[in-house]
Amino acid sequence: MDRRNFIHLGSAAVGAALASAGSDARAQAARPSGTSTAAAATAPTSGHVAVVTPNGSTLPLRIVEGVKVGHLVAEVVNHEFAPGLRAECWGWNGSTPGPTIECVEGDRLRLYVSNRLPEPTTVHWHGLVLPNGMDGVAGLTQRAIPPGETYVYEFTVRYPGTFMYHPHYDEMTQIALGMVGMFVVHPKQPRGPRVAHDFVLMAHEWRIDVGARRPDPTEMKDFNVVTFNSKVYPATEPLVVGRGQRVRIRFGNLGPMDHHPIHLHGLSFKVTATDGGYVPESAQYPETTVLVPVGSTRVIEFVPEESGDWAMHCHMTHHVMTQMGHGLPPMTGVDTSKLDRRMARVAPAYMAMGTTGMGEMGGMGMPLPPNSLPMKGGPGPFGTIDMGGMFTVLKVRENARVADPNGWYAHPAGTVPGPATAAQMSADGVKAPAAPEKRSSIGADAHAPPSEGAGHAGHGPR
Ligand SMILES: [Cu+2]
Repeated sequence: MDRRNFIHLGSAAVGAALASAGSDARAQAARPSGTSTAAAATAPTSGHVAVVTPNGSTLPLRIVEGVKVGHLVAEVVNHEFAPGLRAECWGWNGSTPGPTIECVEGDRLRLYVSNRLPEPTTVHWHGLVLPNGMDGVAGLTQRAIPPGETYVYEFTVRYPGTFMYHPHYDEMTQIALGMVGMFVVHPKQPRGPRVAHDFVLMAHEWRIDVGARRPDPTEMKDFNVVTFNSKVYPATEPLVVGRGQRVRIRFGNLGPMDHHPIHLHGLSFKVTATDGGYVPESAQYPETTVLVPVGSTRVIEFVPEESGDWAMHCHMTHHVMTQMGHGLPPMTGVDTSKLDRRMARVAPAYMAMGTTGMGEMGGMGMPLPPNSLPMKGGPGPFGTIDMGGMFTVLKVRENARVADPNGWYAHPAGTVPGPATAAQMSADGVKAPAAPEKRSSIGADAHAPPSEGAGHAGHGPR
C-alpha cells in the first residue's frame, strides 16, 4: 500500500464512521470497525484508491482461504433523509443504500445474505457475468430466501467495472423501500490515468407523503423525495477533491421510474464506463451533463481546474425539490392580499406563498408539519441555497486532505458578482430598465384585462 492509498483509505473510513450517525444503534456499533477491514481487504491488492461512498459505507470483506467473504443482512432501516424527515425503509446492514461492495477482478466472493424482512427476498448482482444460478432472480434461478433464513452466493468476479445489486423478488416494493447498492470491481492491472478520488453515488426516488411512516412503493409517477445515496440536500455529504487531480464518480440509478441528467458545474468530463464495460477512449466524448437511466451505471472522469464550491445536481428541476413543493397551485403573479385578509380570520398565521416565484420559500423558516421537509435546500455562504433533493456540492480545494468538508470556498477578491455602480453602467452604455410593475396593479380588479404594456417592463425605461 502506498502512502496515497493509505490516506484515501483513512478518509473512506472516516466518511463511513460519520455516515453511521443517524442509523440504528446496532448498525452504528458494527460499522466503523468493519469499514477499515473492508478497505484493508480490497483496495491495496490492485493499487487503486478505495472507493468512497458519501453518506454510506463499504461492505467488510474477510479473506478466508483466499475467498473474500461478506455478509448482507436484509432488514428494516429507520432512515433519516435529512434532519426533519425519517421513514421506515428497507436496506441491508442498517443502511440504504446497502454498503458498497468493493473487490478486484478475479476475486472469488462468498456473499451471505440473511433475510430479516417480513417477506422473502433475493440479491441480484446487476451487470456481473456469473453462473446463471447465482443471478438472484426468484422463481427463475433460485428459491427466494424466506424470512429468517441465510443463503450463500459464491462466484468469481470475472470483469472489472461499476455494477449494482438489488433484490429480484417483489422488486416494486423492495427497491422502492430502499434496497439498492453499488458493486465496484477494480481492474487487476490499472487501466487509464490514475485517479486521486473515486466516489459512488446511487440515485433514487421515493414517494413519502407528509407525515407518513413509510415510503409508498405503489407510486408510479409523482416522487417527492429524490436522493443521492438516499440523502436529500443539505444532508448529502460534499465531495471534497483536489484541484488538478483526476476524479472518478460512479453514478448508479435503481430508482423505480426516472432517469436523471446529472449536471456538474465548472468543468467538462468524459463518460469512461457503463455497467456494460469500459468506453474505449476513442469513443469518449466531452459532456457537462450525463443521463443516468434507470437500471444503469455511468462512470465519469475529470480533472477540475478551478477551485470552488461547484453544484452537482439532477437537471430535472423537480428533482431538486422535496415534499412541500409538490401539488401546489400556480401562484406566480397572483395578488393574494384579499385572500390573506380573509384567511387571517380563521387562520391567523396564513400567508399565501409563491406569488413572486418560489425562490424565497426555502429561507422563510415557516413551521413545517411533523416529519416533513421543506421544498428547498439550506443555508449557503450567500444566503439560502434553493435546491434540495438530488443536489450536492463538489468542493474543489488546493489541498483536499486538509480541507474542511463543511467549509465554504473563500472567493478571491473580484470574482463574485455584486451590484453594478451607476458610473460603471454609464461608462459601458448600459441603461437600467424600469422597475417591475407592482403586483397590486395586476390583481386589484380581477375582472380587468391586463394592460397592453404589461410584460414589456424589461425593455428599458419608457
Ligand atoms: Cu432527476
